[in-house]
Amino acid sequence: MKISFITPKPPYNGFSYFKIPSLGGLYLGTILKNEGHDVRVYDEKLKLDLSGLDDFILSSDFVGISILSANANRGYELADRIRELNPKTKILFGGVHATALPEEAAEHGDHVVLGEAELVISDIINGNITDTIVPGIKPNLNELPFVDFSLLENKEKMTVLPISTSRGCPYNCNFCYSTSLYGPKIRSRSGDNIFEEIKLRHEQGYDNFFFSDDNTPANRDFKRFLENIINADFKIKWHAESEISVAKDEEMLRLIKESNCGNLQIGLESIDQKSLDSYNKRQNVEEVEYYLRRLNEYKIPVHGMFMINDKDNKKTILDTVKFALKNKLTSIHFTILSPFPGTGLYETLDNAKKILTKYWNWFDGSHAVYAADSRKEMQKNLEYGFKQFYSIKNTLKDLFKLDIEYFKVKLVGYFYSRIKLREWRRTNKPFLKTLSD
Ligand code: B12
Ligand code: SF4
Repeated sequence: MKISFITPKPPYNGFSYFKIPSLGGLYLGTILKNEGHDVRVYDEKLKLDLSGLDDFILSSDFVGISILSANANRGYELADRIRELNPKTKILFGGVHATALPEEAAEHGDHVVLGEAELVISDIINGNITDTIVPGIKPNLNELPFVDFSLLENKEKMTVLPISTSRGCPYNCNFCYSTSLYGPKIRSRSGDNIFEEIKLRHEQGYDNFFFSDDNTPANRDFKRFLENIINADFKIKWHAESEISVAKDEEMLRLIKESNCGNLQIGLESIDQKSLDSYNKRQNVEEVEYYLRRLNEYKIPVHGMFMINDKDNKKTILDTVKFALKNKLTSIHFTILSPFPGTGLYETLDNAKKILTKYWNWFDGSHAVYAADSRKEMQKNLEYGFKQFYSIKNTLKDLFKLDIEYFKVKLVGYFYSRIKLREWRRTNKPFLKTLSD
């Protein structure tokens, strides 16, 4: 059978500097290709525009669409158009947004899978499962095939290769969908299994990797993987998302450094203890500073991710930037707290009637969609935070101190943030208008 998987592009992608394809469709496509189907995988983030669709998609027996909240509308639009042009095509939906709101997705498709789909996808395609809403099944990650990137259109546009090494996170922050999607525990691939994949990718010519996980070092066998990398006769660079308490473990820090980590992307969220507590983020600001010092001692680059909420103001944002500079974060990123469907935060704000719109395009962390009185300020604070950190003054300071790596990141960040913010304002006029209504 002919099968297409599509990851639609979100209307605005703050991460487009790195072209990283989503892995959901690739995993499912690989399984179906191994069973003899003719499969193609499309990710609009890789400089693809599927508005015109293509012959392969339009003649597919099944089209699978992966959706987060921000690209859900685009996914529905593509699905409706495919159905109109070829009513015989069956449409499948999956991904975090479809899992949180399956009835909504089902209006545009024939099947919606809740959660992980590797163990049910073949039965849907073969007609053994006919239900509209299909519960997923958690697979043993060591038994999954390595993703076949040859299925991916425009694969040469990838700037870094994604690898999924675990699913889930042992924490339960109320703004995060990880626990609802993958369950309250982390499931991990073994260190040897991850290393086998890295070896294969290296042979295929890749040496720059992003571990597409919630919290990569939380994998108990991750150290074994790092040891394998250190002892290997080839070198790679890797990047991952992590929780700050990774710095508790001295041996882990040493292994991370020696295995050539490009950066750890750490959700620091806020330097206000009350905000952290309200997120159920089990983190203490003083402890965070201590951990950041440890990461600095090991010279591990840290990308700090902060969220702006309705309690923030210019001063708290400036304090956050000062905190980032003082603790030598290599780079930082601000988003606006976003109540994603399926999370505890969504439920709380929805019950309190504080969510002002359910136009999903704006659920991406760059639009303030809750707390009417503070929306304008949150939006201003987002720009302010980026401009304060990536300022000419801070860039030159790094240059004069001969912190060349920091200088390079700030210089790129200076131009990139201004270009992105301008592009955001240009493409978001209808949203900006709602702020003054
Ligand atoms: C790694 C990651 C990233 C990476 C890489 C993203 C990428 N291109 O792959 C980076 C750091 C770049 C990133 C960026 C962002 N991310 Co992110 N990310 C993740 C993370 C931690 C893992 C995703 C992953 O690769 N999982 C492994 C794959 C194999 O699993 P999967 O995609 O879920 O697929 C399985 C099922 O969902 C299902 N499935 C998926 N597609 C399909 C399709 C069909 C047809 C079927 C049947 C089934 C199916 O089957 C798959 C296999 O089991 C998730 C958290 C999470 N737990 O999902 C957040 C998460 C997806 N990200 C999130 C967000 C908000 C973002 C950003 C908007 C953040 C921002 N403010 O900029 C951007 C948007 C980027 C973009 N346009 O894609 C949210 C999404 C919430 C929502 N409802 O929208 C999540 C859930 C985290 C959270 N806060 O709760 N992210
Ligand atoms: S630590 Fe990170 S991945 Fe884990 S639940 Fe909290 S926000 Fe989600």
